Amino acid sequence: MNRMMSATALFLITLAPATAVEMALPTGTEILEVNGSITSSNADGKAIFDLEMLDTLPQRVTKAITPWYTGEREFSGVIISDLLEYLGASGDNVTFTALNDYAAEIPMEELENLPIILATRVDGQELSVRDKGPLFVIYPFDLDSALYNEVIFGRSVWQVASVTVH
Ligand SMILES: Nc1nc2c(c(=O)[nH]1)N[C@H]1C(S)=C(S)[C@@H](COP(=O)(O)O)O[C@H]1N2
Ligand SMILES: [Mo]
Repeated sequence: MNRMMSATALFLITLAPATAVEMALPTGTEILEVNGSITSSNADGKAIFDLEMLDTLPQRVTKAITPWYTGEREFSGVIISDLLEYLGASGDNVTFTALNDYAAEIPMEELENLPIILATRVDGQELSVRDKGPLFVIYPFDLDSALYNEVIFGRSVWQVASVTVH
């Protein structure tokens, strides 16, 4: 490596991880606010998202029977661990708060180990507020049937409006 290249490499190495990503602002309806221990933001230390912004992050389709809908459905949405990584989140727990102020905490370790999604759609249709939208925490019930238990159901927050990393 010549001197020029190593200088460039050093520049990138020192700059990349230290600099917080300056996110664009939503152009559509704001559906999610992420706050707490994050390094990327677009609104005074918080990260606000519209649907289009969430759609650009890594997605998963979870095809499963759940207690909330009849029969097997395809839930699709952003993988929460990827969303948190994108925001430079750090902490032990993440609290999901709903429009009706119901809240549940999910351990960071669980979010890192399981592809839990914030579902934006069911069978390709956007989730309306009357249909437990706009965002619904959906565990990968298709990967492990042991997830069908009351603790996990309690963490399955629907009508999610905000997420706090702590
Ligand atoms: N927004 C919201 N999500 C929620 C709840 C709630 O009251 N509000 N209850 C939780 C609990 S404790 C459980 S067990 C399940 C219950 O879902 P059900 O009322 O449809 O059986 O949803 C979870 N998600
Ligand atoms: Mo519950």
